[in-house]
Order: sequence, then structure tokens, then C-alpha cells
Amino acid sequence: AFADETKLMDTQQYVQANYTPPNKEYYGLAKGRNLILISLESTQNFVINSTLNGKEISPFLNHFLKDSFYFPNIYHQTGQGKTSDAEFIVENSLYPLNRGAVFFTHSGNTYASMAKKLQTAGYYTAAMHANNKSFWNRNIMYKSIGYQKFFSSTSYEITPNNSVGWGLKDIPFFEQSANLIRSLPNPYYVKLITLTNHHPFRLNEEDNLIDEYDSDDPIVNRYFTTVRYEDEALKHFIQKLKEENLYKRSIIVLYGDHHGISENHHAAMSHYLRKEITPYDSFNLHRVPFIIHIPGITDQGKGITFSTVGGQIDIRPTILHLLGIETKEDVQFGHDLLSPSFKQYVIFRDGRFVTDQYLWTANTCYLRESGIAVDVEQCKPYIGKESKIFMYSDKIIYGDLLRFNKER
Ligand code: GP9
Ligand code: MN
Repeated sequence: AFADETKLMDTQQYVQANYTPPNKEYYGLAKGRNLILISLESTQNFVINSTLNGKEISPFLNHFLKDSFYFPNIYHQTGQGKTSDAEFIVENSLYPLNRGAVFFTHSGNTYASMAKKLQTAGYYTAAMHANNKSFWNRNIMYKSIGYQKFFSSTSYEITPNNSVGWGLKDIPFFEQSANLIRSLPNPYYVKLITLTNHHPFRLNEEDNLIDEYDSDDPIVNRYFTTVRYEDEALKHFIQKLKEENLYKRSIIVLYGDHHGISENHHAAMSHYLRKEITPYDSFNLHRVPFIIHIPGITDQGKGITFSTVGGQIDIRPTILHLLGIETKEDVQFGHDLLSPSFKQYVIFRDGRFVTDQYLWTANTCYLRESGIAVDVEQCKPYIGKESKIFMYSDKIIYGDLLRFNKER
């Protein structure tokens, strides 16, 4: 155990040396508010402010962005654990494993999650997802993460009529969730996970708000329609929050969990984007929307779009700082995206990385903004630097090191 404690201290030293202090302008901006966090199934950033046959794919979000802090350059960092990996990253600001789903492999660990921190700060914590509670081992892992209540499929009224594909459709899901949220003690942190925009992207005819795309790839063709439906569900939800008086005292945060269109569908994507998909484009398709909406502060057109290059790993510190909760002592690998000293450097297991200037993939060094390939030398200072960071993060998980954390 002594050796393990030393390992934790090593990691703490590394993490603290890289600590990024919050921005005074934003720190505590949403202090004491209810946190409503929404995981958007398979939602990629390319649909934002884009059209299909002249129609917006995400008209509600496009409008909502103008009333929010919006980050268009956030990359998902999930692996085989998909949605659950995204949940893991967002809660812990640790990297998921390069194989398997940490929700299955390390569900018994001690974690210093965002949920636990908020609970310590007096929040009631809950998760809402209309799927079987044991999917992704959530019923076990959620206890370690520290949600006080998990509203799974048994908390929802699910009928053949209000379901499609994987289960309860997003509109009734949000509708019923708002009613459940009403009963939560204040302040609360609630996480909601959408489902309708899930592969293979099936919808009932009456929920089709936009025509399918017409390539010879039905997955890509349908993807636009389920994204459009999810967008409509979000519009209803915000409306419902307003009606139920749950809106004003909240901070609403949305993130895409991972890509929905894999590399196997690049032919159709190339058709849609009207360009050849190079390794550079393929990498950039891993961007997911990250949106922070603070009623009374970012609304009425007072939103800001931040071009900051970051990852899902940065979501935890960014949210906590907005809530006025310190993370200085935390063992976390992400940084507050709003901090003036934020370093733009996002890493991936296969050695790819992206910085404000460069994007490294397929042994090619691209200029991030233009996609022009430059001399490999320019990327050299960063190449291979990621392995040490993953090693520190993995050690925490494999050694269950946070059980030694005095902070708890
Ligand atoms: C299932 C939902 C989808 O509960 O989270 O999971 P995914 O296949 O995207 O990981
Ligand atoms: Mn998912």
C-alpha cells in the first residue's frame, strides 16, 4: 500500500505542476445553480450550423448557441466504452482505458467524481437515462461515481407508442424527466442521456422533421433525421424547463458523447461534404459540440463562441469552476477551457494529437486551421509526449489510487 501511495503522490505532483487556475471573469458565474448536464448521443459537431437540402439540421441548437458559451473545437476521447467512456471522462477528468470499458473493468474503484464533489458542496446528484439500469454496468458504476439516485427505464413510462429503436424517444424522455427533476431537492446536479440519435438511426414516420439524405448509404442518410429529431427534443425540454420554473436557477451543459458516423461511412460523408475526406478531415470529424447555457448571463444574444481546442477531458474543471468550486487539489487531467493559461493540446491513444496550431495524424503534420500538410519537424516537439500522460491516468485506474486520496 505504501508503494501505491507513492504512485499517487507522483501523479499528484504531475497534475499539480500542470494546474490551470480559473479565469476570474468566469469563476463562480453559475454559483449555487442547479446543474443540468445532457449527453447527446452520437452528436458530432459538423451538423451544427449546417444544412441538408437547404434545411438546418439543428435549428434549435444553432439558435441556442448564440445564447451560450459554445466550443466548436472539442474532440471526443472515448474508446470501446462509447457513451460510458464519455460519462467517465466528464465525471472524473481521467482518460478511459485503451481497451474495454472502464465502467465494466473498474466499477469498484474509488473515484473523485464531479458528482461527489458537488455532493460535498451540498448538491443532490442524480442520473436519468431510459435504458435498462445494467446497460454499461451503470447500476454498479453509478454507485462509485456517486449519483444518489439513478432514474433508469423503470422510472419512465415506456410504451410501444413512445419508443423507437433503442427505447423511449427523446421527446417523451425529456418530458418525463422534467417531471422527475421537479421532485429533486435543490440544488441538484442531474445528468440526462439521450438515446434516439443512436445507430442505426431509426425514426417513426411522424418524427421525421427533415428529409433523409440521398446517398447510397442508409446510415448516413438517416443520421441527419435523428439529429434533427434530437434537436427538436432539446427545444421542447428547454421550453418545459421554462414552464416548470426550473430554467432560471440552472446552468445547462450539453456535450456530444462520440461520433455517430464511423470511418466506414466516409464515402457518403465525402459526398455530403463535397470533398475528399483526408486523414485531417477524418480527425476533425471527431469534434463534438460542447455548449454551456447560463440563463440571465449568456442568453439574449450574450453567448460567446470560443475557438479553444480541447477535449472532453476538460469538461469537469470547466463546469466546476463556473460553479465556483475549486479543483486545485484534484487529480484530474483536463483543464478549465475558460482559463487564460489553458494549453491547447488534445491527445489520443494512437498517438494522434491536436494543438491550436497543429494536427498530427497518419504520420502527417497538418496546420490545424487550413489542413495544409507541413514538415513533420513542426509537430516533433509534441510527438510521443502523450504516453506519459496516459500512463499517469492509467495508473490511477489500474491501482485504484484515489482510495488513498486524503481529500476525500
Ligand atoms: C445506451 C446508450 C448508448 O444506454 O448509452 O450507448 P452507446 O452504444 O452509444 O455506448
Ligand atoms: Mn453513445
